[in-house]
Amino acid sequence: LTNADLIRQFQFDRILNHDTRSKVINILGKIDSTPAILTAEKTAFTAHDEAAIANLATVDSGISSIRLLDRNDIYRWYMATLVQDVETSPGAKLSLIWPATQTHIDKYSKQRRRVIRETPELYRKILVPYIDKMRGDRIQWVYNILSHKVEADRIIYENPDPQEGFILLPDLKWDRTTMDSIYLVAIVHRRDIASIRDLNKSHIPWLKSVYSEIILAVTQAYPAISATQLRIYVHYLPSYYHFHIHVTNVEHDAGDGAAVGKAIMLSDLIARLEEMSDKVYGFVNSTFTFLLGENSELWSNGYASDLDKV
Ligand code: M7G
Repeated sequence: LTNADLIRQFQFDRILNHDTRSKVINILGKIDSTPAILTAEKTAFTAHDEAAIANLATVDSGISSIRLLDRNDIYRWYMATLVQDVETSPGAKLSLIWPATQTHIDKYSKQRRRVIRETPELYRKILVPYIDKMRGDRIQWVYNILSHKVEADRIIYENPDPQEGFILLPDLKWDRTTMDSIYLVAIVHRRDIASIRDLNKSHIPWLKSVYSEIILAVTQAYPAISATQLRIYVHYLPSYYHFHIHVTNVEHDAGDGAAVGKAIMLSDLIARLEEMSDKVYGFVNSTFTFLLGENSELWSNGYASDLDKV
C-alpha cells in the first residue's frame, strides 16, 4: 500500500472529536482491520500568496460555484466551492495515525477536563510509574528523528552534541508553508530528561544556550520572523516523555497546546530555576498545576482517587 492508498482504505467507525472554530475533525476508523485515526484540518488562506488571493474572487480561477443564501439591504451571503489543487491550493491537511493505540484514541476523543495540582508526592506516586511504562515504543518517532532515520531532509538546525545538542524541525502540525502558523519542535539528543520534572539548577546554562540557539536558527531560516515573534514553550504534561520544546509564531492560535494549564514559556522555566533555592534545587520538588482529559488513564487510574474526594 502506498501512503495515499492507506487513506483510501480507511473505513469509517465514528467521529472522535470535531471543532468548528479550528475546523479540525478527528475520525476513528480501520485500515486493514487495525484502528486508525484520521485528522482533517481545513487549510488557511495563505496571505503571503497574493496572486492566489487575488484569484479568489474571480469565478473560474478561484471560486468554482456560488449559491446565494440570502440578502438583506446591502448585505448578501453565499456558499461557495473553491478551486483546489493538491500542489498549489490544497483544501485540507490530513494526518493519519496507524496503527493507533488506545492512548491515541483517548487523546483525540472529545472529553471533559480536570485541573490537577500535582505535588512532588503525587508526581512520584502517579506520574513516575506512568512515564516508565510510556517511554518504550511510544517515542520511536523521536528516536527516528534523532538518528536521522526519517524526516532528516526537514531538519532546520542541528547541534549534534550527544549531551548538549538538539534537532529543530517542523512539527507535524505545521503545513510547512504558512508563515503565520509556523510550528516547529526542538528535540534534545540527551535521553535522561523525560519532562520538566527532571530539570534542575545544573541545567540552567544548557537551557539558556538551547534557547538562544533556537532563536538564532529560526530567525536565520525564516528572515521574515524576528525573535520577539516566537513563542518558545514546553508542555506539562506532554504527550511524549522525551524532552522537547515547541516553537510557534505568536500569531498562530495553537489552542489548548498554547494555553494555561499545559504550556509554560521556556524562559519562565529558566527564570524559575534561577530563582530556586539550592535546597529545592529542581522541579522534582515543585508543584505544577495542569489540565488533564478524563479519558486519560492518568486520571481514571491515577489522580482521580487522590484529588476527587468530596
Ligand atoms: P507533546 O507536548 O509531547 O504532545 O508534543 P502534544 O502537543 O501532541 O500533546 C509533541 C509534539 O511533537 C507535538 O506538537 C506533535 O505534533 C509533534 N509530533 C508528534 N509526532 C508523532 C511527530 C512526528 O512524527 N514528526 C514530527 N515532526 N512531529 C511530531
